[in-house]
Amino acid sequence: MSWQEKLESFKNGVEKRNPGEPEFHQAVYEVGASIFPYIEDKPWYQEAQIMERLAEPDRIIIFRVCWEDDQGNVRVNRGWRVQNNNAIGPYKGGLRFHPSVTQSILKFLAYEQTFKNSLTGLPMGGGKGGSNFNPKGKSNNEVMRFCQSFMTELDHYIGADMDIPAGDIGVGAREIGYLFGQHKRLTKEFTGVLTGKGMEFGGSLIRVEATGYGAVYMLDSMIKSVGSTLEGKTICISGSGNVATYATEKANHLGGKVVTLSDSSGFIHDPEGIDAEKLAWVCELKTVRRGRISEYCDEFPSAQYYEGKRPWMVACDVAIPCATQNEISADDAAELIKNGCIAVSEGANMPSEQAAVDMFLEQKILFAPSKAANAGGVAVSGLEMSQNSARISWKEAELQKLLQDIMLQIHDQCEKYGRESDTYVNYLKGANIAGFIKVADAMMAHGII
Ligand code: NDP
Ligand code: 2IT
Repeated sequence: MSWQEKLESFKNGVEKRNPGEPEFHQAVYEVGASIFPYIEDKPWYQEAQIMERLAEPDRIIIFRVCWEDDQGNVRVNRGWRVQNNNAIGPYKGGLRFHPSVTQSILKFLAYEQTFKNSLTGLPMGGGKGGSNFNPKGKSNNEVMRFCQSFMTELDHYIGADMDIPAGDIGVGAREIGYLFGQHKRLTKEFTGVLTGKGMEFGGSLIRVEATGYGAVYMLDSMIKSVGSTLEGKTICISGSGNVATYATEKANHLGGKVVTLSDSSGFIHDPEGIDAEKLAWVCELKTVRRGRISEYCDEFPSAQYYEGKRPWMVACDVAIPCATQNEISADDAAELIKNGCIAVSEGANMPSEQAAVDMFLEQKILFAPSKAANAGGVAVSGLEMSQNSARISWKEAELQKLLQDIMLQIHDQCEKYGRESDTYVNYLKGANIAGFIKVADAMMAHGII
C-alpha cells in the first residue's frame, strides 16, 4: 500500500470509530497527512501502530455538573476531561467553558495538545477538558458554584504529577481561582495542580501574556526568515480575549498596526490602529465589565462595527486568528490571499478549516499552525509547574527570555523538518513531524501499552 492509501484507510478507521466528531477527524487527518509520508521508510512506527494509538485517547472522563443559579433553580451541565497521551509527561492542557463545547472539540484539542506540548521541549503530555457551561451573563457567585461542582468531580482524576488543567476559552483567572480553591478544600493540599493561578497563590509571571506574545514571536521569526519585519505591517486579529489582547500588545510593540478585534457577535475595524490606550480599554471591557466588542465604537469613533461578520474581509498583511476553531473558511482564506496577506499565525487552536490550510500551503503563505504558534501559553504553564515544584518564583526577565527561547526553538524545529526548498518552509509539516518524533519514541520505549 502507498502512504496515501494507508492514510486513507487510517482516516476511514478513525471516522468509523468516532462517528459524529468532525473536529476530531479534522485534527487527526491534518497530522496524518504530514506523518504518513514521514514514516513511510520507518516501519518500526508503523508496526507499533503509533498513529492509531495516538488517535485513541488514554481515557475520557465524562461527568454531570449540577449547580444552583441565583434564582434557586437547579442547573445541569456536562463536564469532560480527555486524557490523550502521557508518554512524555503528565497530562497537561486547558479547560474550556463554552456552550459550543462537545466531546469532539475536546478530543481534537487534547490530540493537538499532545504534539504542541512535545514541541515546547518540556515534559508534558496532552489533555483537555471543559464543559458546555456558558459563563456569559452569569454572576460571580454562579460561576463560583459551577466551578466548585465541576472540580468536585474532576478532582478524582487530576494531580500535580498526573494531570494539570489550566485555562482556555471562558476559563481565566477568576475560574482558575475558584477551581483551585475547591481542589485545596477537597484534598487539604496545596500543590501546583492547576496553572494560570493568581500570583498570590503560586502563579507565574507572564503566563497571562504568554500565548499572545508567543504567537507574535513565531510570526516575527517567520517574517524575518524571508528578510522582512513586522514594522509597518497591517494586522487583522480575531477574538478579544486573553490571546487576542496580548497578541495585539506584542504586535504593536514590534511596530505592527492592529486594525481589528472581534467576539462571537461581530468584529470592529479601527483603521487608525488599536494602540495601547485603546487596548487597555478593551481589556477592562472584557475582563472586568464582561461587555461586547461592539461597545468599542461608542468609545472610539474611528472604528466601525460589523455585526455577525469575521475580520478576514479587511485588507491586511498579516492575520492572527485568536478566537476559536474553524473561524477561517476557504472563502476567508481566498479573501486574505487576494488582499495580499503574506503570513498567518494561529493564536487560536485549529482556527483554519482544512480547505483554508490547503490554500495557504498552496500559495506558500507563511503559515504557523496553532500547535507551534500558540505553544507559548502551555510552555509558560510548564514553567509555572517547575516553579511550583521547586517552590520558587522566577523573575519576569528570566521568564521572558525562556519564552522567547522556546518559541525560537519551535520555529527552528519547524524549519528543520518542514523545509521543502531553499526559499520555502512548510511549518505545518515541520511542526507535526517535530512534535510526533518525541512522543512516538517515548511510546516505543514504553512498549505496547
Ligand atoms: P477567551 O475566553 O479569553 O477569549 C475567547 C475569544 O474568542 C472571545 O473574544 C470570544 O468571544 C471569542 N470566541 C469564542 N468562541 C467563539 C466562537 N464560537 N465564535 C467567535 N468567537 C468566539 O479565550 P482565549 O483567548 O484564552 O482563547 C482563544 C483561543 O486561543 C482558543 O482557540 C484557545 O483554545 C486558544 N488558546 C488559548 C490559550 C491560553 O493560554 N488561553 C493557549 C493556547 C491556545 P465571546 O466573548 O463573544 O465568546
Ligand atoms: O490550548 C492551550 O495550549 C491552552 N489552552 C493552554 C494549556 C495550558 O495548560 O496552559
